[in-house]
Amino acid sequence: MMQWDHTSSEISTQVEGWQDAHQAVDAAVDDLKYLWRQGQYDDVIFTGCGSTHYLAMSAASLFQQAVGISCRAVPSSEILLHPRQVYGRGKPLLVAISRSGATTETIQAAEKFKADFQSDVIVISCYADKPLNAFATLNLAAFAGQEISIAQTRSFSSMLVMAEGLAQVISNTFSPRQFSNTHNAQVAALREQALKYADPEQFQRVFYLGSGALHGLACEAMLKMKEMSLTSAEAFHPMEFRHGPKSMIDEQTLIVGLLDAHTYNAEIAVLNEMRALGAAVVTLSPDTHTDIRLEGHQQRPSIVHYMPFLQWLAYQRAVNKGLNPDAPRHLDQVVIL
Ligand code: F1P
Repeated sequence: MMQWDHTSSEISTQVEGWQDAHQAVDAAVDDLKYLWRQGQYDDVIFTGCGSTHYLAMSAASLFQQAVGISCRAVPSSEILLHPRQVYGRGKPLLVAISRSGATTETIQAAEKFKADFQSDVIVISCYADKPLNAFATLNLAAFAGQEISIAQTRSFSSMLVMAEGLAQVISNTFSPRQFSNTHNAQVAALREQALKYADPEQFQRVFYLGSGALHGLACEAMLKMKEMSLTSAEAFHPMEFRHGPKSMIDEQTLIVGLLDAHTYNAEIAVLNEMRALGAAVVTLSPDTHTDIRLEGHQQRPSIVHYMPFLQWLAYQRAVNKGLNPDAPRHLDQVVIL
């Protein structure tokens, strides 16, 4: 057995996590709607640390787009260090996201939020019995997302499905349509496709471009690349890349474009320009014209379909560098202060 077995099996088996997360949201529809109705919130703050902060960014975009209420995402530490720069005037709802439910900053942020507002907290986690859960008005637990590895993969995807489902429930657009088992084959096929871009000799640095809710996923992909493969990586909004970052492009630069179907033309124009400057470019979207076509999205729409390729890319590059993706340097599963 290879020493880096856990991450690979967690990425491979994530569809089970998506299905379980979808089911958990489905089971909580009435409770969520009741909470939302009685809460009369003026805005929503999404928070987490590391991967779950990036997940909070995507979740805030999805929620604001679906529900129309003002949302923002901040790292948990900002609620502790700069609360007046985070809170608005009205009554907020806090959505605290944490795989472990045990990260000190997120627990303290939830505790502070409750003390400041006596308002509600929704916790999205992979557990229901951890210290963070005690501050929840409502817990959404993605149990099948739990994992042994340090870097979040299956857990991130599962909690993303929950955050997406939460926005859909509150905006009355939640469909009970489940993810199908056929997505497993697509996740496996994306591993092969990622291999083509995972040569550490060919590429020295990686940029991830994504707009709207995909920006948080671009940031998470950047973090995966750093954690697992110790590679310099950055994330930008696609149109921002023209405003300076493109100076970094050379023949050893890989740019990964997470393209949104609605903003496709504006974004592909940026990527074509960067290709002409010498970068290698790989694009992902449900569109047939992209390099990596996210087939699963046609069958059961969700931005979670972007994740497996991004996770495999970091994993395969780590393996190619002789690193163990299960155990990123200097990192623990949870930061306890
Ligand atoms: C958040 C987190 C992870 C990171 C590392 C340390 O944990 O920052 O994103 O990869 O493992 O913890 P959590 O609050 O989501 O459990």
